[in-house]
Amino acid sequence: MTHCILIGAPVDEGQRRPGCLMGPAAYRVAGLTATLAGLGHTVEDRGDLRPAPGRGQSCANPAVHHLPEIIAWTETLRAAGCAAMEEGMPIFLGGDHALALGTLAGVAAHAHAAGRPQFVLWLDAHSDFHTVETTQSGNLHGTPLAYAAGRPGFDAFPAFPAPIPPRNICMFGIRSVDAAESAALRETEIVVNDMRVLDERGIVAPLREFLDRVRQENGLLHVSLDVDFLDPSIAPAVGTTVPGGTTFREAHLVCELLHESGLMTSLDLVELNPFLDERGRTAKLMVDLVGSLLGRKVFDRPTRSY
Ligand code: 6HN
Ligand code: MN
Ligand code: MN
Ligand code: MN
Repeated sequence: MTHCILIGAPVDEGQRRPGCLMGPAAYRVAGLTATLAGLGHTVEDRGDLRPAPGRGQSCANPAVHHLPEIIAWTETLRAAGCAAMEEGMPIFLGGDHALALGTLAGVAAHAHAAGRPQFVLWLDAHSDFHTVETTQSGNLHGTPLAYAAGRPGFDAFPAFPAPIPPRNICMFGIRSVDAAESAALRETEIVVNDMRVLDERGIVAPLREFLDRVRQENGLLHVSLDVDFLDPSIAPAVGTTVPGGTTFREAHLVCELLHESGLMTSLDLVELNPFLDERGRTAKLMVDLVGSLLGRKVFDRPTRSY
């Protein structure tokens, strides 16, 4: 039984298509609390956070927009995330992916204080490895992993607490990487399981390799689930659709394996834009996946190795 702490993060300023701010409400309407409670978990919904007012910070890259607002969200989410880690499993209801600047900072601060290594599983079509200096779109939802890995270029932000070793970061579902991200990723030990890898090897073996490492090192595991990890044919409610994403079954399998591992300690649900949805189907699918992440099984067969 897990104590699930729902934290609404209606961040909309990390990209340019309004609507992600409705995400937390959509998850609630789609039955997230009932789904978790039905699996025997306790659920504490802390409502939606509001960021402190922005303070007018600026940067050299003219493309960047809403920098003060995203810095304010980062500070607010860092504090809320670190505190929630003491009490249960925070589930952050986005909001666009810029919220992960704050959630990663919060869980990393907690892990550092607890003396345990932090690991990150990034389920996304995109690598989100731009710095404030390299982003061409200026959309800060494309930057959280660079911040968490301690890349330079985040001078306007609070220093990231205990940067996450790149070898502790693993990506799945990747199929859209900008040139500057690609060049930077090649210099790191981040494990990039792009769709090519999943096509060739399947999703199970590379996921088990990563989870084995988390277990061996007694790590804490933050999972960041971007709606565009999923193929747009099953999850249309996202502003950054990329064809060729994971299928319904692949996504559920990832979630089931994660549950069986018992390793996940925090979760982001990001980039849902309910304004782009079709009768709530994407919100409902995301809630379904959270159900699998927290233990729902079609048939309760004896657990294999995970
Ligand atoms: N996401 N690389 C593109 C950009 O604008 O920097 C896309 C970013 C997508 C962000 O997946 O949360
Ligand atoms: Mn993303
Ligand atoms: Mn803490
Ligand atoms: Mn994405």
